[in-house]
Amino acid sequence: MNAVLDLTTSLLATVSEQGRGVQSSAAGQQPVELLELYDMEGCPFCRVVREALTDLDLDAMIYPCPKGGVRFRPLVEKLGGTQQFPFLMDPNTDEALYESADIVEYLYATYGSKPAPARWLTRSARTLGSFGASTLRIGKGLRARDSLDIGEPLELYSFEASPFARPVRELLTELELPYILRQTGRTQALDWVLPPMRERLAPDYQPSQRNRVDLLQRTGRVAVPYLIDPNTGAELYESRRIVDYLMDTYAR
Ligand SMILES: N[C@@H](CCC(=O)N[C@@H](CS)C(=O)NCC(=O)O)C(=O)O
Repeated sequence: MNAVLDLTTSLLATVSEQGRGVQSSAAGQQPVELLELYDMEGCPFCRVVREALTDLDLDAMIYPCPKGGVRFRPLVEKLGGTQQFPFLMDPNTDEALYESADIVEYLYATYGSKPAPARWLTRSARTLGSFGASTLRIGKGLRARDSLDIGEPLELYSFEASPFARPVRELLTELELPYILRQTGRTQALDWVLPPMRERLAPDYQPSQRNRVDLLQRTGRVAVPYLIDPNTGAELYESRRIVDYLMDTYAR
């Protein structure tokens, strides 16, 4: 897919989600240990769980389980009994759950500052837009490709609806590369301004969301996505550069 078409379908996929997965508005208690989500980027049911993670400002360890994948799929079958996705493991409570709607309700009940918004509770309406988003991305983030084994998990600063972060997460899924998802959901007006414009209009921008604060301290700027690879020491902004880096480093 060429770059313009890729960004266009990614933007349309964001629109199809009707505003979910952009803001962190229901953050409550943070878990001590990272939640573990076994998922596929292109799966509509997995998407609604990741949208809830952004709304709740929860980081998570993502174990990609694309179709034909061999790294984590067998583990899910061993842990839960079947290969169905999403599958959530919460090491803080020892809860293990299938079913996206049950997972979303569990997350709000356990870690939310308020109940799930009403529009989240209509199960079928919630997944309808998500099916649209998956359709627009035409099979991306669903099937495994041959990749090199990885040592340490990667770290990705991202929020679910970011049209720039989506192609990176799709490739991480296809390459079966586990990563710590660092939420960077929007919590204030200036978070909505695109980074190059914000750097000119508001050079003193001070984010309030914890991972945005962390990014600013670490790199001197805030943009999404941002990838850290502890295996090589690489740290990168810019989705196209990250995609090229992942292909060069891990695709076989
Ligand atoms: N009702 C379930 C449906 C989950 C589901 O059907 N997930 C598909 C992926 S989109 C799946 O696990 N397919 C089996 C597979 O990929 O092996 C939910 O909401 O979580």
